[in-house]
Amino acid sequence: MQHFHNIVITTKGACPHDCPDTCALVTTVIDGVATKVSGNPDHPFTGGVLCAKVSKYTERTYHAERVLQPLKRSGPKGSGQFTPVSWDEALSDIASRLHAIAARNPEAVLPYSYAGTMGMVQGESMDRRFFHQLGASLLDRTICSTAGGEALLHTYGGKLGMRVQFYAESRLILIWGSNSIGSNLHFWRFAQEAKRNGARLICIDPRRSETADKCHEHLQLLPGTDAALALALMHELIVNDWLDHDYIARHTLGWDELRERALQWPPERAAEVCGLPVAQIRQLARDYGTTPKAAIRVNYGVQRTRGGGNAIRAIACLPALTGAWRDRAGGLLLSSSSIYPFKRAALQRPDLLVQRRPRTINMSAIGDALLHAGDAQFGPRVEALVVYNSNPVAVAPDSVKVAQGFAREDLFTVVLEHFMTDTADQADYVLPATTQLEHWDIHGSYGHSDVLLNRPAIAPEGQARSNAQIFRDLAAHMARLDPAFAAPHFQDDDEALCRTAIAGTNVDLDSLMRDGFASLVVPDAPFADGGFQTPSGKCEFVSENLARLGVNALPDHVPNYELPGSDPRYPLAMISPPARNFLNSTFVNVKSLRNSEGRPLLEMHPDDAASRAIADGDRIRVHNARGEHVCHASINGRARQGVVVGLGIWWRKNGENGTNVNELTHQQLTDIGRGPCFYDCVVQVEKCAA
Ligand SMILES: Nc1nc2c(c(=O)[nH]1)N[C@H]1C(S)=C(S)[C@@H](COP(=O)(O)OP(=O)(O)OC[C@H]3O[C@@H](n4cnc5c(=O)[nH]c(N)nc54)[C@H](O)[C@@H]3O)O[C@H]1N2
Ligand SMILES: Nc1nc2c(c(=O)[nH]1)N[C@H]1C(S)=C(S)[C@@H](COP(=O)(O)OP(=O)(O)OC[C@H]3O[C@@H](n4cnc5c(=O)[nH]c(N)nc54)[C@H](O)[C@@H]3O)O[C@H]1N2
Ligand code: SF4
Ligand SMILES: [Mo]
Repeated sequence: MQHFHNIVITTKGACPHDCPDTCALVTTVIDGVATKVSGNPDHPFTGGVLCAKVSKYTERTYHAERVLQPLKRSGPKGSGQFTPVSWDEALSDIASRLHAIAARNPEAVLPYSYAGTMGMVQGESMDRRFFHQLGASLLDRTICSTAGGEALLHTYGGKLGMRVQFYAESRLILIWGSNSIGSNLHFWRFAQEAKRNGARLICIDPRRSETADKCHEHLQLLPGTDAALALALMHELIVNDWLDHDYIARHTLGWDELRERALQWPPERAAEVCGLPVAQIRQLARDYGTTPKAAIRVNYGVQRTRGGGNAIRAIACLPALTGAWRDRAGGLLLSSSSIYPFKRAALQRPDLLVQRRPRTINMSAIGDALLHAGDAQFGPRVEALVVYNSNPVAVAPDSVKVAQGFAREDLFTVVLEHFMTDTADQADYVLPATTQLEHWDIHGSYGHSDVLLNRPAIAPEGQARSNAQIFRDLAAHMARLDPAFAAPHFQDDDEALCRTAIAGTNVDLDSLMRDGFASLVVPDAPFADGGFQTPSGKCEFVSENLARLGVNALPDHVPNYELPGSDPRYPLAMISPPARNFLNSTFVNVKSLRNSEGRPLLEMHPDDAASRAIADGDRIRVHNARGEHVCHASINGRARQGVVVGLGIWWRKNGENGTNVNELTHQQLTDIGRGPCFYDCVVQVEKCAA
């Protein structure tokens, strides 16, 4: 009898998602089929552990609803009627449409992408070369992190901070605006280790998150009041002299001004603004001021309100006041992504713009941008939109306007996707993209300091092509109309692009090829002896650059645009942070994960529910002047009084009335970084009639 042996291969890769952890993956492939994706046990940070979402990556990859061939719209916009077409037909039509629009004005073409994959190759390489050659509008990529990112830039000189593994040695950890168990699992492992060694964990979050449950203390402040809290902490550090005067004198700029500002914020004042007990603020200040190895893990949840940039700046000043930076187990981490030496210009080739300076469109106000008729100040009306690595119809604020914009019959929309998302539904062409199991890429991280290589584990499903290949192939079709697109830099393949990303850097290519990861050489304690990368070389409490931009030079509390109660019709503040089993709007269509999340919910405080005669599970209308979202009430003890929580980000088409929480959010921008204010929003809630 003959024995057939299965051919089993394992391939090393990287998690592509917008998550600070950037895990190292190992994919098991049996006879060409990926059967399992697990954490690489040899990568110390990953430690062989993945989150629930990416453990389900094969379910997503082999999903019956994957888009596996190019589709062309065959019915009215948004009708969901599409006909399969060949790649050749799709690409030559797209090339001629884009060429015709660009011939009138290339700025009428807008690429829209975000972090569906964080890879250097599939996220920001051939696509940029293509649009730079065309002279298309540039995209201000603000939807997630620019408020906090630019705040750090103007305080420390970049996205720099503590090394995550040293949180394990900390004695006190403030987990500030982060549901680490859901969104930063591998940091949480270090926090747990610290806790076992006796450290105190304090969570600062308007929601009683799963993480808050496991901390020693929870300060459940009102959204958008973090700067007030940080200023009150400074007040207490000053009046109790819990300061490192030597560190302040040598390594900071603007101490006298900051001192004067902070002294205006006694805990009583902050307590009023934050909706917290005075004693809790005092105790937090004492803990922070008197515990050596005090560390802050602040996350982007803090910077999604009007004053988000100022809030991050205020928080970022704290470890310079106490000198916590002197120890590697003290300091702060928001993001460490500035340490990566990737060759972005070589990948993206902004030089292809030559003399052209296209306008920049802010992705956080895409609704208004698509509805703009065009004028001298705005520039031309957007006529063509190419979307990849993003699902703006679901994730961008003020969806009523976003959906209206995408529904324009005169807008030519191309979407590169794995699935028929809310955005793909609105397309003229949908092009099938590969997943992380099917393409090459190279990754940095914003939560650790390793570079990861992603090798394809399986052949592309169906006719899927990688983003970089799609733009390469589109360039080849454009070359028939415009010879500039025939240049050799439009022919670099994905592996060559991986090499370009690290060519001439100190990334250890051998370990990257052998292990799938390579560690960067970075100091254990980045600011132990100053060394800030600001213009002054100091931690800038006062920033002249910000003053020049017309922003507060000194951190301040900037109240939300929408304060609960300022409009009596909308007495409740709404936040909409990430759901644990989704990654933004990715994985919403993976059945096992959707089952874990149930259905779109709004968490409410029992008193806010009772006064509206709402019971747990009731069908409710959440509404404000912008729109209405129908979902179900969840009275689970996680919401504080006056604040409701709509965990995101569901697909609109899963919503009972075809909406999600972004039906309620607005397009106004943060103080620093031009970011969205998802958590600066007021609503009213009512029970739906039976
Ligand atoms: N499971 C999962 N993981 C994710 C994501 C996901 O969707 N799901 N998204 C990824 C992305 S894109 C990002 S940017 C990262 C980081 O994403 P973050 O935005 O940092 O997400 P969270 O860790 O959930 O932290 C947000 C926390 O901030 C709280 N919060 C809301 N408003 C305020 C406020 O005004 N002040 C304070 N102090 N807290 C506030 C929320 O209640 C929530 O618990 O997470 C990534 N990881
Ligand atoms: N109300 C509210 N809204 C929010 C937030 C919030 O907290 N509350 N969070 C905001 C934040 S922090 C962020 S970062 C944004 C995230 O917004 P997005 O970056 O748009 O993230 P996703 O919703 O995950 O959509 C990514 C899409 O890219 C696709 N994709 C993945 N890999 C590839 C690939 O290789 N090729 C192609 N062509 N496609 C790929 C996925 O299938 C998915 O549909 O949402 C923001 N919106
Ligand atoms: S989403 Fe985050 S925690 Fe999950 S596998 Fe990816 S990097 Fe790791
Ligand atoms: Mo994000």
